[in-house]
Amino acid sequence: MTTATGVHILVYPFPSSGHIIPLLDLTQRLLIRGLTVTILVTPANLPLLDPYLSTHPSSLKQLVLPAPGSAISCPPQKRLVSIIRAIRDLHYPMLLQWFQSQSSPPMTIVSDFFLGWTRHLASELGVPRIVFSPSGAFALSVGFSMCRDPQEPDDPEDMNFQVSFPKIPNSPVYPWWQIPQHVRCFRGDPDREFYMSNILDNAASWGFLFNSFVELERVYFDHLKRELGHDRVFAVGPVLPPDNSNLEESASRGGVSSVPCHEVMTWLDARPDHSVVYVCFGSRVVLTSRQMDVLTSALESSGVQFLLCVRGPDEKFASDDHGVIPCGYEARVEGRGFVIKGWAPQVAVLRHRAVGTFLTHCGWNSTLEGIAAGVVMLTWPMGADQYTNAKLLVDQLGVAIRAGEGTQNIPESTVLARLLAISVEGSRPERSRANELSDVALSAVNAGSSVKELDEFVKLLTD
Ligand code: AWU
Repeated sequence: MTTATGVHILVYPFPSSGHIIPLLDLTQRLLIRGLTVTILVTPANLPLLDPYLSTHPSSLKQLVLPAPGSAISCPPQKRLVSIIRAIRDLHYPMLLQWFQSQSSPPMTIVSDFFLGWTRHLASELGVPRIVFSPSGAFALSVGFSMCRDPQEPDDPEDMNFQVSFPKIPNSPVYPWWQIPQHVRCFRGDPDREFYMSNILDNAASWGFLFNSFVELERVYFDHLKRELGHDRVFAVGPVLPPDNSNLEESASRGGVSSVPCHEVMTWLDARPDHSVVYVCFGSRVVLTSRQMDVLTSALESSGVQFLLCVRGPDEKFASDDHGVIPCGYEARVEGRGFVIKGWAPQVAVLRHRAVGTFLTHCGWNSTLEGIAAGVVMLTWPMGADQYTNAKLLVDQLGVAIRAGEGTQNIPESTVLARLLAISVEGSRPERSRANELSDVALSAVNAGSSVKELDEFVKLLTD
């Protein structure tokens, strides 16, 4: 057990699985480097701290602040900004008071990129604020650019208006419908100033910690450093449970598996190497009826072995269209398909030798986990930064095959079935590239570039 160095920092995740999971993994790495950490969570996320509190009883402390009311009354495109604003209004005064009540308060705030307002809190307290980005440098470059040089069609309903970013390497271009909903709606909307100020507060903060690795996004890290005017940008990922972590640890990462992990592993153990397609769309996506019908039909007719994880409808937003597993489906695919309704032990599944393909929405954590596992990915981005992540995987890295795009490009089930079948072929060019990139990712976090960058970051904090 490393003794704490006395350097005390506040770690403040945005209370959503895809944001809190990687920041907890990063916190583990900060703790083993001797830092003392207070981590701020809302009550619902407190159980996620258990594994870390038990292994770092003296250097990890928890600060539990209430969660704001739900954004149920907001239209979907305004929910994110409504939550960000509610968290700020509730937590800012509480945090200020907490800091002032501490005999040895944190000397630094590390907070999620959706908490840009913490830059003002940090400034009021006279401490630096570091941005934690659970998304990659490519996606953040696009996000910054959207705020600094906003583009919009004359008619906001013109979904095929092309948005281009010539200053960003590889000059990505997007149809208007791929721009995140919460950004599209802001043209002329009062929420726009708030969302943009959050992004610009990140740009004005002391530095960045990215869940990414230099070898994956070098051109984008270089681009960001030029745009920010400094090089306090540290690529420290992929932050994952160590390769040698016990199954229990990776199986409970982010939540309890809806099916006992040993049952999932036993099912996979009975299948040949790289023969199984794992399908999961992250912690937030709920498939529409059409998407679910196409997906289940393609999996059934493709003939592949598959492990399908789908989320049930979010009772808060039950009114939204959501697809369900067809009646009798599980019986029909018995022996070839395994369906998990709820939460899968994703990292443990991806690490299993039987899994050869990952059909993913390209959330950044899933993207990194697929890269680290060396599997072929089929991309079906649904929103947020996922279209950018899919461009990186398919067009730049060549480790993935485009399958679908949101609800705008839902593939024919026969086309998806064929993609599923070819994706598990051993000779796929994407597979050899995926294996090479996996080696690079794992060496980055095993004494490579990401370890050096995190050591450099900690040295700057503790000098
Ligand atoms: P992931 O980033 O893959 O997806 P979301 O949950 O959608 O998170 C941002 O987080 C992304 O860049 C955004 O695009 C947005 C969001 N998991 C699991 O273990 N079991 C499950 O059944 C489902 C998920 C884990 C998975 C991953 C995380 C999901 C940063 O997508 O292993 O670590 O939950 O994050």
